[in-house]
Parts: sequence; structure tokens; C-alpha cells
Amino acid sequence: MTRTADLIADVAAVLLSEDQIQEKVAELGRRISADYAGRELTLVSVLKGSLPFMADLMRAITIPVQIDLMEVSSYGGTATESSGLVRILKDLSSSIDGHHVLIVEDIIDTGLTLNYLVRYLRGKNPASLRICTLLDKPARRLVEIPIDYRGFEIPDQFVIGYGLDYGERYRNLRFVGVLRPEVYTSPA
Ligand code: PRP
Ligand code: 7HP
Repeated sequence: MTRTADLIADVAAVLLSEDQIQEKVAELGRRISADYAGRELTLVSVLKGSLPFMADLMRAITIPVQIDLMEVSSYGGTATESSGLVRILKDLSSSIDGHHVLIVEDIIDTGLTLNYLVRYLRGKNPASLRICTLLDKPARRLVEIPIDYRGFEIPDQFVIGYGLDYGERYRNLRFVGVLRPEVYTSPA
């Protein structure tokens, strides 16, 4: 059986500690609350990776919010490389027509997932559409994405934890760490 200790053994370095993440989430919550004061905000979380970030961010926001969840998966790529081909596994539950929408993402890497999602959500006629991401890995960007709220800019390393996975593991770690390259380069 896998224990948290086994997961931690695969971590080369802690990139962002639990405290650093929580401090940043509180700061983003304050900024978003101030920017959207007097307006109704709908947070759209992009599952599964953004689940912990969404759960913490929505509670750091002090104005009324609605939430909705989408799940997308990129296909045709590898476990560490996105392909740009995106499939919607779970669509919005409610209309966002006329709503102020903030997309909540865990990481923007190539930008291909969000490029697809932004175009998809714009087609649903929101009053405004902005992007909040915890992590931004600009070195790998293939398409330009306007980021309105950015938690941390990170180097070009494969990271896991706080929702981020490799092969569906590590999402339950409370920090963001760099995965040991042996984990994804050595044969299973
Ligand atoms: C991850 C992450 C982003 C996307 C970013 O999702 O949550 O949605 O990749 O990569 P990109 O900028 O190169 O498109 P993934 O498809 O791994 O699904 P998950 O959230 O369920 O882990
Ligand atoms: C997707 C993704 N998932 C986990 N860790 C990373 O570094 C990633 N980049 N893009």
C-alpha cells in the first residue's frame, strides 16, 4: 500500500511550502474580493488538478460567489507533455450567460488547455472572463494566455502536489514539489 512517506520519497525538492501556498491564496482572495466588490462572481474550477486550490481560494474570497466545475483532459500526449487536444469530461452545470466568470486553474504550462477553454467559455456569453492560476510555467508556453491573477511563476520542472499529479498520484501532498526525474524516465 502507498503511504504519504512513499510519495514524499519521490520528491526531489519542495518548491512551494504549505505556508507559502496558503499565504499566496489569502493574498489572491483579498485581491479578487476587492476587484469584484459589488458584482456577483462565478468561479469555474478546472478539475481535477485545481481542486485543492479552488477549495482554499473560494474560502479566501469574502464576496458572494457561485461555483461551477468543469473537467477536461488532454489526450494524445504523454504523462508529462500536453498535446493541445482537449476533451470535455464534465461541462458546466449552470448557464454563465451574463455572469462575471473567473477560471481557476492549478497550472498553465503550454497554455493549450486554457486556450481551448477560454474560447469555449467565451462562446457562452459571460459578462466578463478572467483567469486565475496558482502556477505559471512560462518557459513552456506555446500560446499566449492573458493571466489576470498569478500565484507563482515557476521554472521548467515537472511539479506535483497540491492537486498536481503524475499518473494520478501525488495530488494529496500539501506542498508543491519537483518530481524526481527517475520517476518518469525509468521503465515501470
Ligand atoms: C493539467 C493542469 C492544466 C493543464 C496545463 O491538467 O491541471 O489544466 O494540465 O497544461 P497546458 O497548459 O500544457 O495545457 P491535466 O490535463 O493533467 O488534468 P488534471 O487537472 O486532471 O491533472
Ligand atoms: C501539467 C502538469 N501537471 C503536473 N505537473 C506539471 O509540471 C505540469 N505541467 N503541465
